[in-house]
Parts: sequence; structure tokens; C-alpha cells
Amino acid sequence: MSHSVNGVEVFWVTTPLDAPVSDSSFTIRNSGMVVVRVTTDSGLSGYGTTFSVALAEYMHKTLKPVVMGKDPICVEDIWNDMRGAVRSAGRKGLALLAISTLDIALWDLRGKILGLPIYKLLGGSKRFIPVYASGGWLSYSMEQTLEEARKNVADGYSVIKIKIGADGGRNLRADVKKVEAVRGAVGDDVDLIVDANGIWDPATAIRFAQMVKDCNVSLFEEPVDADDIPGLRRVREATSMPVATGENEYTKYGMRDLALGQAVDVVQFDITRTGGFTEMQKISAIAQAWNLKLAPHAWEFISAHLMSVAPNALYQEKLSIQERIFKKAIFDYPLPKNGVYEIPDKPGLGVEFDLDFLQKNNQL
Ligand code: SMN
Ligand code: MG
Repeated sequence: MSHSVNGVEVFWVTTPLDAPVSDSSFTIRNSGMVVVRVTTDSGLSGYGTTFSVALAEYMHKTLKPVVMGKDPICVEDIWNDMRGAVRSAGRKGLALLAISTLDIALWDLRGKILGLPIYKLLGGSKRFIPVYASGGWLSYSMEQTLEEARKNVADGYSVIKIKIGADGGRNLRADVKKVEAVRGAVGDDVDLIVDANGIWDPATAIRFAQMVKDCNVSLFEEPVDADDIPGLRRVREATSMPVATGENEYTKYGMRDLALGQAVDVVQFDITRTGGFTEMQKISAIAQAWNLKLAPHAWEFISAHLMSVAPNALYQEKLSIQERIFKKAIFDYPLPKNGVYEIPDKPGLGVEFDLDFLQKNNQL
């Protein structure tokens, strides 16, 4: 039986958080996502997701015409055609979010057509993927921070992440106090990741690293701006902490530049931004060749499939604020348990989106 794409729909759904959460440069008020549904003339639907609603226009005008009529099995060809279509205005940023979302939906369809979960299509066998608990927002009080950290550990997480870069990166003492207090609260057996979201210059980041050198931080994430690859290299060379970046980086070319820059130990590409499964396979392969670990950003139910097959898989992020919308938009969302995401043994992504919810709550 042949299958060809006959529709692309875009939904934007959000639900408010109990209170806004902040990192060093950004405040988030809602748990939300963009969902793209790709349908075929054979009656199938594939789903992809990403962050920014601003991509809808681009999706409809530029990329939908590229995928219409195509066989969803042919993801590699379609990816290259999509990249061709955005070449002049979208090598990074929104266009790549749109490509990623469509690519994920096509892989979901591919799995449904072939009757296999994506991790098996990729050649994997592992279904249990270690995830870490990501929270520790700068908007929390110290009490909330410690309560959440202790709860994460009680829930079975052995790796947790907290935000640093207080007061726009101008309050290192507060950051140091926070790291020391969290380390004290969770004990020595928990891996602690700190995320500065790119707020510092290299000298400040190095100073901070010196100040917390006794806290056994296992990963220093985005100490400097995502575009400051030489600065990241400086931080990496000056500290004993492994350094991570990648959630704001795009495609295999971004991976190449991080590797050539010798700037990083762990790469955190976001599958919904950087090019979907098709491109993430290449990113993972380049990272393998440079002996770098993979710890993808957010969207555990998507990246877990790639982590199943990546020999350099470290752990997958579970971003606390996403849980609320996942539980609303996806039937029986398979929440990680004891720090592990169990990939459902079902075709495609293995999760079923609630189309009725998407249609009734679409803000587009
Ligand atoms: C992050 C970035 C954007 C939205 C939420 C969280 C963060 C992370 O940097 O690492 O998850
Ligand atoms: Mg981050």
C-alpha cells in the first residue's frame, strides 16, 4: 500500500503554570507546545512538536508545499528538500524548528506505516532511558528549591538540574549559596547539573566554577552565550567541570563547530529544534566520533528513541514545566518513573495525541 501526505495542521496549546518560572534571562508563564499533525491519504496521522508558535506561517507557506504528496517513508529526501526550501532565510532558528517538527511527524508516520516504534526503526533495542529532573528555577525561594530537590531524589532521580545566574548574572554569592545548599540537601550520591543559560562572560563563569569547586558539580551548562564557542572553550579549559551546551544550536553544522572548537564535553541538542530524527542521527554520529556524550534537551518522549540507539547517550532531560501540557495533550502520558523513561512498545513515537483537545484548545 502506498501512502502520501495530504495534510499539515498546526496547533498551539498552552496551560498556565501555578506561578511563572525564571532562568537567568527568561521567564516562562505557561506550559505549552506547538503540535503539528501530518496526515496521509491512507488515513494515518503523525505528530511532531516544538516550542515557538511563530513558525506557523512559515510552516504553511514554505514547508507544507514541500511535504504534500510525498511518501513519509522517504524522510532523508524530504529533509533535504525542506532544507533547500528554507536555504536563504532559515539556516537556523524558526525554519529549523518547523523542519524538525515535520521530520518528527514523518518519523511517527513511518513507524505507523511499518508497524514499528521509532527506536527500532533506528536499529535500537533499549526501552529504558535514564532521565534527569530539571527544575531549580531562579524564581524559587531557597525553601522551594530545596524542597523540589529533595522530592526529585525521593522520586528516584539520581541526577538533578538547577538554574544559576541570579539577578541577571550579577549575584555569584547567591548562586554559590544555592549550589552549596542543594548539594547539602541531596547528599553526595546525586549528580548535580547547573545551568547558567548563557548569562556570563568566560571570566565570570570561571570565577563561579572556582567558587563551587568543592560541590562536585557534574555538568556546567551554557556558562556563556550559545554563540560564544571560543569563550566556552576557555571555560572548559580553565575548570575541572565537564561543560555542556547545544540546546540553542542547530544541525550537524552546529555540532561540527562545537567539536572543532573543542568547546564542550556533553552536547544537549533539542530534537525539536535542531532538525528532528533525521538530523539528530548525524549529530549523534559526529559527537560519537569526537567522544562526546549526548544529553538531549526536553521532550523525553521524542528523544528517548534516539537515546535508545546512541552509544554515547548520557541521560535525557525531563523538563519539569512540560509535564502539565504533556498530560493534557497526550493520552495516558508515560511519565518517567524512578528516573527512567520507558519507551512504549507501540508504533512511531508510541504516544497518542488527543486530537479533540488540540482542536478545542488551539490558540492559532
Ligand atoms: C530551558 C530552556 C528553555 C525553556 C525551558 C528550559 C533550559 C533547559 O535551559 O536546559 O531545560
Ligand atoms: Mg538549559
